[in-house]
Amino acid sequence: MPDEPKQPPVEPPQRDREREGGLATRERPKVERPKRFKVILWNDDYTPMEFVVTLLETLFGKSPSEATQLMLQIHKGGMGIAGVYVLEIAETKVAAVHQKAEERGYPLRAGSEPE
Ligand code: TYC
Repeated sequence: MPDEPKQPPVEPPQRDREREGGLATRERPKVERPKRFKVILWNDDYTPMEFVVTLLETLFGKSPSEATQLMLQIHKGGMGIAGVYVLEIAETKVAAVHQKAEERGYPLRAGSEPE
């Protein structure tokens, strides 16, 4: 076969990164981590320990022993963090604590604050 004339190698077209801008061209796209909120439970003298333990298990996903330890920590220390969530979930948890406590006539209070 006769030698073909040497062609320069075919390169893919270069992208003009300076001018492209837009979303997909950043080296490290900024991904915002949503702000998180602690859900705090407050101690009181009337809410039964067993009720708080059950709430910590059912609403906050604690194991029986985690829930018992945390309840005792709140009982002794005055307050404690039941969980950390994005704002909407934290507010829903607080409302659920108040609703369940009010159903039973207990004065248990919860609140949320930025982490
Ligand atoms: N102090 C309560 C009692 O002695 C128990 C309790 C614990 C209440 C934690 C609220 O967030 C609380 N029955």
